[in-house]
Formats: sequence, C-alpha cells, structure tokens
Amino acid sequence: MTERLEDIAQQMVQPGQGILAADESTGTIKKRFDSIGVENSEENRRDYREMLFRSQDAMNRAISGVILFEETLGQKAADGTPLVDLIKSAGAVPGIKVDKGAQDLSLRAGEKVTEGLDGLRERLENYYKQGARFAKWRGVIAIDKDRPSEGAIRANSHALSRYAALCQEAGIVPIVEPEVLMDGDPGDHSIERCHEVTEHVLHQVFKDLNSQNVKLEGMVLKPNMVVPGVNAAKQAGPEEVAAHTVAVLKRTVPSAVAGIAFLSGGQSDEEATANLNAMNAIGNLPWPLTYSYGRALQAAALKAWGGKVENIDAAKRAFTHRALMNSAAAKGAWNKDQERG
Ligand code: 5MM
Repeated sequence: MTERLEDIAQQMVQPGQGILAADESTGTIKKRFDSIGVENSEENRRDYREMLFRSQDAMNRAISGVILFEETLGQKAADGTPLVDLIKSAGAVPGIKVDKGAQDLSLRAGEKVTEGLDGLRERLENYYKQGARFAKWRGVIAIDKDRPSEGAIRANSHALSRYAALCQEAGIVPIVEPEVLMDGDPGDHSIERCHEVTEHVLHQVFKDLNSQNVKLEGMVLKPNMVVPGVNAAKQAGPEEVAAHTVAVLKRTVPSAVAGIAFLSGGQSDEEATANLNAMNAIGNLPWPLTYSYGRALQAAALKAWGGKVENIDAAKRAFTHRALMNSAAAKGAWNKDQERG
C-alpha cells in the first residue's frame, strides 16, 4: 500500500527529531574534504557517510530523515549493506536531492535559478523504487540593497512549486527550500532587510504552491532563519533571530504545512542550535520547528574523522553530541551547559 504523504511528512518532523542534510554534491563534498585534507574519492565519500548513518544513538534519537545525493542512494556500506537500509533500520526516512543546482539567471547579474525540472517525473519514479520517500529542491536567493529582483524570486518560486507538485504525484514528500543567503556578496545586510526579503519570498512561494495544487499537509518547508548577513556590522542574538523568524513565518506559512525544518546556512554549530531553541521556547506555534542542517550537524564530525579509520568512534561521538543538542533545541529544552557533555 502506498504510504500517505501526510504520514511521511509527520514522521519527518516528529517531536525532538530533525533531518540530516548529507546531500552535498560531488563539488561541495570536495570543498568539505579539502578542509580536512582528504581525497574526494567515491570510497571516502562512502566511508564518511557510512560513519554518520551508523551513529546509532544520533540516528535513533535525533534523526528522522536523511537527504542523500544521488550517488549515496545507490551506494553500499563496506560490508555490502545498502546505505538506504542503514537509514531505514534506524527508523529514519531516506530522501533525495533532486535539483540539478543553481545556475546563473539570464539578464540578472548575480542572481541564480535552480534547474532540474526536465525529466524529473521519470527520475522521481526511479528514486521512489530505490527507497526515497522525500525529496529536496533548493532555490538560492541573493540579497543586498537592490537584490533579489522580482524576476529571480518568481523564477525560483515557480520551479519550487512545479517540483513540489511532481513529487507529490510520485508519492514523495517535497522539502521546499527557498534560501535567502546569509553569506552572499557583500553579505552586510541587516536583519531587518533579511526579514523583509524572506517575508516577500515566502509569500510568493506559498502563492505558487497553491497555484500548483500542492497539498500543504504533505510537504515540509526548509527556510533560512531571519539573520543579518555574515559581514553585517550589527549581529543578532538568539532571541532577536527567533522573534524576527517567527514573525515572518506566522505571516506567510499556512498552519496546514506539516512542519518547518531550517537550514543552517553558514551559522556556527552552536548558533544554529541556540537560534532554533529560542524559537521553540516561544511556544504555541502552529507547526513543529526543527532542523535540516548540513554543515551545523556535520562540521564537528568531519573534523574529528579526518579521513582516518581509527577516528571513526570519535567522529560518531561528535556527530551524536551535535544531533542530541539539536534534538533538545527542537523541544526548546537546550541550554549552553549541555554543550559541555
Ligand atoms: C548539504 O549541502 C546541501 C547541498 O549543497 P550543494 O547542492 O550546493 O552541493 C545543501 O543544499 C543543504 O542541504 C542545505 O543548504 C542546508 O545545508 P546547511 O549547511 O546550510 O545547513
């Protein structure tokens, strides 16, 4: 029997759990491996991700879903077990990044549009057969005093909504990820500017999702938090970030949406945890708020691993610690003292 989209979405945002974004494309994982001096080979990518998926405590207690890159979806662990089976046996849902990346938007200097709609219906059918039950598509929105243009917002929002409809048709829950960048160029925008842009983008996204008949109960939104640019003169603490982000979400996201799982976007590990915790501490929100972090869940584990087999246990411990901290934040129950654990 086909699983219901609503049930898969609920599983992905269940209390105290969140999503591990391990869908770095080959180019992005190369950057991560370069930072620890590890060769970007298929075997190293497999070993690193196998380490994450075999971190039992993290996977059982804090990870409800894993976003994979296409290569990982069909990959086997060193002992021959499909990596998808490791994820499933930990009670998590396997997911797949289906976009083909952000390309330059024509006649719009410095802006991008995400591509990958051509042939997506057929690809989704195959991903479903391979075990994927949710997908991810990321639209990238540049921000400064003049950008984003209305053209960039509309192009990305339209692609996100077309993608989401195709996923639901295939029995796959779409993660809809419109990311207003925090580390763009020059990246000195204020939190107020991020608030204004994020609100505008999310209004457009939900208008388009509605036009494409996307069922809100069967999707998960993956937005940026409302934060100042990385180079902004005035940075913001967790309470300020939480107040801005929750205000924007309340104005734009219908309560029928199954849940909201944030990206970390370049925040430090602890910032991403503290900001999520501050939002959940507000309470009485219409949707569960959780994490779908890439860097903020993996940075410590990547460093601890360093490409060496003898470091696997240390890397698992680092990943588990970070995952449990975020699990506490998803319940609004994190505090800085727990970091010492
Ligand atoms: C894990 O990184 C994802 C893939 O990036 P590329 O397509 O550029 O290789 C990325 O989309 C990620 O899923 C989200 O941006 C969230 O990651 P962060 O690190 O921002 O939490």
